[in-house]
Amino acid sequence: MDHEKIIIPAALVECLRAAKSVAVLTGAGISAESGLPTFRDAMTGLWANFRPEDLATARAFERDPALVWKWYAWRRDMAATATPNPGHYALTAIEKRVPEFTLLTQNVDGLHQLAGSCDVVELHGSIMRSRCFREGTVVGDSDALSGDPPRCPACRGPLRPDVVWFGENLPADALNRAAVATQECDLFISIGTSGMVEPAASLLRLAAEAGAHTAVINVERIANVAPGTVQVIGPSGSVLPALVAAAWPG
Ligand code: BV8
Repeated sequence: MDHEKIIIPAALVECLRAAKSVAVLTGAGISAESGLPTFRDAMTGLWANFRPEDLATARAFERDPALVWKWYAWRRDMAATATPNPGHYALTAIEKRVPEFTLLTQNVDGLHQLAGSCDVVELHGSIMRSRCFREGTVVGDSDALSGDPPRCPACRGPLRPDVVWFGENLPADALNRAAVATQECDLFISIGTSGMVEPAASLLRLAAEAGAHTAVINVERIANVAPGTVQVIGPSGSVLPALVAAAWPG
């Protein structure tokens, strides 16, 4: 969609232009236009019979490490060939324009970093890294190791993706960064997330309760958001460039 045709509410434009501190939370939707399936999409092909919540757990990995590892290898291969889209790049433009910018992502695909975003807070880790299931040590380029799953070079235990599974705590530093940004920002924008997974899903509400202006960018309207939240319905790959163009024309 041509971003010239997107109408951005003036209130959001003014808010962004005047903001001293902006926090953004992204979900799978911002990577959809890079060709990566979201969790709400029907899982295609081999994985049509599984729900992400049934594979993204330590118990599933212990029960069938090969199946879980292959699911992540399939997703890692897709992420490795995906490229950032205009939505990712628009966030790097905002980062350069506002005094204080925090990018919180639920995504594990590494596309924000590839687009040039600095200091991305990975709330749920990254499938581009692996770690020893036993010791937790992060292992570099797991593609260089063979096996389903590959073995830890130190203890020969199985490697797992360096992501946060359901039922696992988020990294303390990421959670803390998210809490500080949510409490201190003037503007909190939730982009491309269904808001189904906690604790990330509560950040928008917490920001509103702390007095921030709040906005949602999504192809569908999100229910039960804080009163006064500006919702812009449209693909983030078009909406975000239009927002940047409206806030900082020329
Ligand atoms: C925790 C990494 C404390 C892995 C992910 C019972 C037992 C245990 C825990 C719980 C429980 N009940 C509830 C919980 C908490 C649980 C939870 O929330 N469960 C849900 C299912 C109810 N959370 C946890 O377990 C978290 N840890 O709470 O620790 C604890 C500890 C022990 C016991 C209790 C509590 C950990 C959660 C992290 C899980 N890991 N990812 C991996 O990727 O495989 S979650 C994963 O799913 C993503 O990271 C993301 O968070 C979520 C998917 O959500 P979205 O990103 O929003 O994607 P989705 O497809 O849903 O939506 C896409 C949106 O984009 C849509 O709205 C669509 O309209 C929009 N869109 C599409 N295209 C576009 C677009 N928008 C704009 N432009 C477009 N072009």
